Amino acid sequence: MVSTKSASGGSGPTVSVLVPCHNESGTIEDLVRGILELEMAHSIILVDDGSTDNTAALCATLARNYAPRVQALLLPTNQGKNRAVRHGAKRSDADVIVVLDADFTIDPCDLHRVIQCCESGSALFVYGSRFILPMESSAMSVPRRVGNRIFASWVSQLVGQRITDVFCGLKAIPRHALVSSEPSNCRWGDLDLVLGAASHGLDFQEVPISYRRRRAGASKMNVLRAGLYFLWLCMKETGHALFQRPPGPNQPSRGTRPVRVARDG
Ligand SMILES: Nc1nc2c(ncn2[C@@H]2O[C@H](COP(=O)(O)OP(=O)(O)OP(=O)(O)O)[C@@H](O)[C@H]2O)c(=O)[nH]1
Ligand SMILES: [Mg+2]
Repeated sequence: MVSTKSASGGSGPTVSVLVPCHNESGTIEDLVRGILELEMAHSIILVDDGSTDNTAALCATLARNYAPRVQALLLPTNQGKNRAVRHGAKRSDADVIVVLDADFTIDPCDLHRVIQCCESGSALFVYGSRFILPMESSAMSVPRRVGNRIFASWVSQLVGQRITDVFCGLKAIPRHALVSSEPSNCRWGDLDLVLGAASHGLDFQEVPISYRRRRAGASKMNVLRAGLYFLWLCMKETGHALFQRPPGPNQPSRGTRPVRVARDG
């Protein structure tokens, strides 16, 4: 079990930073060092599942060198980011799980701001949005920007809170909400986190982050396949919302309310 002190060192929630990584040998070391350099106490759980480069060996070395703050969970077979996050969350006893992609497209400084937001309340779902600050050119193709916008407005309707970026690789959720919500078979899990947060009645808080292109390694995402799966999940959820599920006290109502945006530090 690994957890952390609050960022301020006080009695705030404990936080585990969970990094799902698959074939990320080009970035994992710099990312972990970047997180460790933040001026806050925290733990990091690296979850590798069957990388074919030396990511697993690097994770094991990082865990050895930076124990107990860094822990490596090395799973034998590849099951996707969604399962990796769930396995990692079960390893943690922290109050809040922050999921951060290993590809270093997000600056660890943005992680700092997300953790600070988590300390302002216990029933929060805090997530990065790449679409508020200017984005590095070539960080995201035009079709992906368009797809992201469409899914963001659709999911906003589903959860009853305005969300501008569903698929950002930086999200923070109370651990109990993560481990008690049933994952879909999606390899990615971003929608699962958002819908799980809404079904637990969490308040959404958006943190504008800067997003940069990958400097090493390759995307694991087959955009067409993933896009179709996201489409299917959204259609299924819309069907439930329309025909089966009257909104209960913990369920999102239809229509959207504005989300809180953390403007700075
Ligand atoms: N453990 C594990 N991690 C994964 C798996 N697939 C992706 N990841 C990690 O999840 C994060 C996001 O994956 P990416 O391939 O960057 O996908 P993306 O950021 O959604 O899409 P891009 O914008 O194309 O990079 C990275 O840290 C990956 O290493 C997997 O099967 N297992
Ligand atoms: Mg990525």
